[in-house]
Amino acid sequence: MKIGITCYPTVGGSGVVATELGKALAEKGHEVHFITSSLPFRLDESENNIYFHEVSVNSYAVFQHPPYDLALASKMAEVIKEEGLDILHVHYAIPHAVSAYLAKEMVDGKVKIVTTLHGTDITVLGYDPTLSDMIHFGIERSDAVTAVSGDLIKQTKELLNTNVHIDTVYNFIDERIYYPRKSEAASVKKEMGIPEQAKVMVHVSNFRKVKRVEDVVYTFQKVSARIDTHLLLIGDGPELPVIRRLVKDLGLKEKVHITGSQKRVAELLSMSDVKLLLSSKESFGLVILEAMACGVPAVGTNIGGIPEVIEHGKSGYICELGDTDKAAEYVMNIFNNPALGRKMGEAALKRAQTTFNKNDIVKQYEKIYARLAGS
Ligand code: GMT
Repeated sequence: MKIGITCYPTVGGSGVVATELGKALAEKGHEVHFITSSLPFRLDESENNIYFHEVSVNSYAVFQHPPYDLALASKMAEVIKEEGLDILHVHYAIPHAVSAYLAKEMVDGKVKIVTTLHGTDITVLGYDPTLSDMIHFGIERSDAVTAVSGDLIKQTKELLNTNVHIDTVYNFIDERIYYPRKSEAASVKKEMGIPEQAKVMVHVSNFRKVKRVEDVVYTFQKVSARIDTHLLLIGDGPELPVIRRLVKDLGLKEKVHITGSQKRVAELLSMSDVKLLLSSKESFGLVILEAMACGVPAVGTNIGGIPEVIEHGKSGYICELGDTDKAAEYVMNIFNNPALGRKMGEAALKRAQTTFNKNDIVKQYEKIYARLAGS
């Protein structure tokens, strides 16, 4: 099939998933056209069956705000016509689903739109009265809608008061990148100056308020007071300066490694003993799945889709939001029982390979495309 994909091309779970999906579809022989404002950061356009169409917005003196949404719709319509797209799959509802609807109108309906909801497009923007009706419209006008967790479907229905059918299609990772890289992990640990016997906790995010990185630091403080532990904080974002200050004020600088954005995330995850994601909003938590695929158990909050990813007591633990005592207790449980830690890591890996199996999930999307193409 000929499939167009639109997503946010910068670092972020929705862009990563959209890019990996496009790459997987191209490997299966589909022709994939990315229609985005810049080359998605994990995409190599020299790969077979992959094409990149850049959306550019011209600036005129009369525009106070350049109309990206309209430029995107125009580009989408152009690519649908010129390339004969069967499907336009947009990731993140705003503005992509609405631009896709406009593009479809411009080509007299000659394409089917699939919209995948990723989280904050509903759980944050859905509360914004200037946008909620527009999100509702974009969803209702899509030919198929998917969401990355069952919880996100529930929240979409409640918040937007819609009865539209939404399929759960979980996220997946590329298992050729995320696998237990034990041998590389040992050398990276040494290189970072972390003693071999020390335990490692890891957090990866875009350091926004919803990630509650301060709870990760407080949990680490409690654990490291009892067990020789280091903390890796990977990623960058607006809260990073606040977190740096907190780490300094708590006197934890020696054992907290603030790495910024990293290319070798799989190696850093593989050298860790537990992954923490203590967010207040999280529709799925792709970073948990990345850790699980590296054989690392996770502790996450009882929020959004996180409990659909971590099986409490098997592949990790679930604690209540803000309960850093409990999170620390779970981490210490894993650290104090190496056999349990290993068992949970194995269960996490197995779950990543089965429940979130890339081939199965790509097939789920292909089924949706085939259903629409035949309708
Ligand atoms: O987590 C973020 O802030 C980025 C955001 C995005 O749109 O890229 O992530 C969302 O989509 C990811 C991929 O489906 C999910 O794994 C994240 O849980 C989700 N983030 C939130 O719901 C806060």
